[in-house]
Amino acid sequence: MRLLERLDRLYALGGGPGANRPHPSSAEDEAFVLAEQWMREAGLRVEVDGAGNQLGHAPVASGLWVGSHLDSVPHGGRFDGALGVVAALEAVERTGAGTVVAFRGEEVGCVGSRARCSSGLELPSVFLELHVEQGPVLERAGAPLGVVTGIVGYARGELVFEGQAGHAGTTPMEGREDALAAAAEAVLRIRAAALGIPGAVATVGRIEVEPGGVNVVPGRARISVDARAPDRPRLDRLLEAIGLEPDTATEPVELSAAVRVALADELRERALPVVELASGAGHDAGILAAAGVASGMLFVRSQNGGVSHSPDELSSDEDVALAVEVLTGALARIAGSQVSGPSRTDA
Ligand code: HGY
Ligand code: MN
Ligand code: MN
Repeated sequence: MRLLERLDRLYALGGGPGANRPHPSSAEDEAFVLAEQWMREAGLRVEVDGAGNQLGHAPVASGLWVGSHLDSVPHGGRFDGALGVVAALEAVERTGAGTVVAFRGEEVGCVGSRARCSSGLELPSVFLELHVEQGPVLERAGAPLGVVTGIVGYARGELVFEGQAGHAGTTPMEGREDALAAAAEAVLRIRAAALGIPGAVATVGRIEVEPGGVNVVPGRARISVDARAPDRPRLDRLLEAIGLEPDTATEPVELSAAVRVALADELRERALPVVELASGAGHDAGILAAAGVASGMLFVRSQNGGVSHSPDELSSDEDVALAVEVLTGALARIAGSQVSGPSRTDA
């Protein structure tokens, strides 16, 4: 299947293991070169905006965008982001309507979709995104596809711990100001805070220690924090417990009820189970929804227990083929019945 071949070509960029198209990088740029080539092969008019997002417009201008992001986390999965773009190419080519959109920098705060939404440039009336679930819900439910109800709110930032660098051998334990030990206590406190708030999660994914000598008491430690919760009150409680002033906080969003209905109808027409689920991962669809675009997401089942942000991320060829069919059907259905209006009111 052409789509799978295209996924493989994107996956091979950046040298492996896994997907390595971080934003910004030459590998991400190479992915956009490939996407542009495929957009032109599909007869789409290519637009590149100031943030480097790429749009392929079908002859029938419809205000309907379909797509996702082309960047990845380091050693990421084959499907995260890329699947949404190559599937959008299939759906728009098959329907002859709509716009394929490939966003930049989703993994580093949705920088591309945020830039587009604040640029004053045209936005769609409807945005559809196919994405791998990145969780175990569909696999446990035995369902190949799912309709996303909403997207979690999240915030990211850093905590810095100042200590006193010193000689590992001659600095007594009493009175040491070990910055890494303080950071380690904070990591466990952050974990406990998330465990104490239903539905909340918090992750310290990166730690930097200075000066970094094996025989030097750490003088400074810096940890990243990624905190998420299903609603804003719980997100604020979590941030307060962590003591984090976030660099960016993204509101939880409800996705468009009208788009959810269109996706569910497509599933019913194929006698497929209709599983509705919230997304614990952030997505460009959340940024478009927050900007008032009627946005919807279709998830395809993740196998391997839903592992993602890993080379072990897996969806079956059959589920992917079904996802493209449903995405195409929903695009045609919405184009025919032009859903519009901000997602907030129709949630
Ligand atoms: O981190 C996330 O939720 C997404 O994969 N960018
Ligand atoms: Mn991701
Ligand atoms: Mn993604």
